[in-house]
Amino acid sequence: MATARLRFLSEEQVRQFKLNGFLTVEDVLCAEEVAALAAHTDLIAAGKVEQIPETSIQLEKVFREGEREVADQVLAVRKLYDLAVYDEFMWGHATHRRIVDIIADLLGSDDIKMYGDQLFMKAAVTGTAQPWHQDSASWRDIFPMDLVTAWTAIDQATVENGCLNFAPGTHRWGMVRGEQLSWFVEDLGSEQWPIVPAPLKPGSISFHHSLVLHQSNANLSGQRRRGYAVHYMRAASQRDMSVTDAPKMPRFKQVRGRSFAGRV
Ligand SMILES: O=C(O)CCC(=O)C(=O)O
Repeated sequence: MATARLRFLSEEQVRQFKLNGFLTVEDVLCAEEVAALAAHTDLIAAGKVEQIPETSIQLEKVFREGEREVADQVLAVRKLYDLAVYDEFMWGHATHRRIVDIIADLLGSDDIKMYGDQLFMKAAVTGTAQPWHQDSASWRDIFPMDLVTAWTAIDQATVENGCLNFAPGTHRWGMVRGEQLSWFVEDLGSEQWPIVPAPLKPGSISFHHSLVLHQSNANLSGQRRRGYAVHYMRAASQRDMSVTDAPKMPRFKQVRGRSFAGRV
């Protein structure tokens, strides 16, 4: 069988992704691109970008419930989402040629749609943890379950400020359901199932499979850790309409290539 021509990655990088379920790529964005992304992110978090609805801005629980107050709303935000749906600048990032070339290499397809996006702000001191999970546990109406996330570091992501941690190879276990997740999490950190942190410089990106187990710790440091996650899928993916409790998403936007009647 002929292998697809790779656009950006080496065959070894694709092999590593297939083996581990994640891959980090250094310096995908240049310093100017990161600075522009960082500035725009803060404008959105401050509620100053008109086209982004208020519903796309979620505060950390302590601020939402009035337990803590902060003068600058930007530092109270936990997560922003659907940004590339509404905002041209963020859509420009989601469709960035280098990023989409890497996604095409990892999906083995040039027909790509965006499932959604989330910008994790992880403020200094108050930024909360993200527990172990598989993304497809939420996106359970999309088949095949092999979506790929590009997580771009806007700030330096370190072990101290809550970089992503992965359990390599766990995407090959398929969907871990209900109580199975807690059994499995008990074994993480062992020699057989190590936990691998993915610290990143600003502008570097980690790519992960939607079935690989991953998490991030709370940010107890004085440095914030913003990361922009864009989730991509094959345009030929199926949407199982009998699954009624999956997130209600805006229309999936075409990132590259063809769309297919009756598919996502
Ligand atoms: O940025 C984080 O802390 C969590 C990100 C995550 O879970 C994801 O991108 O799937």
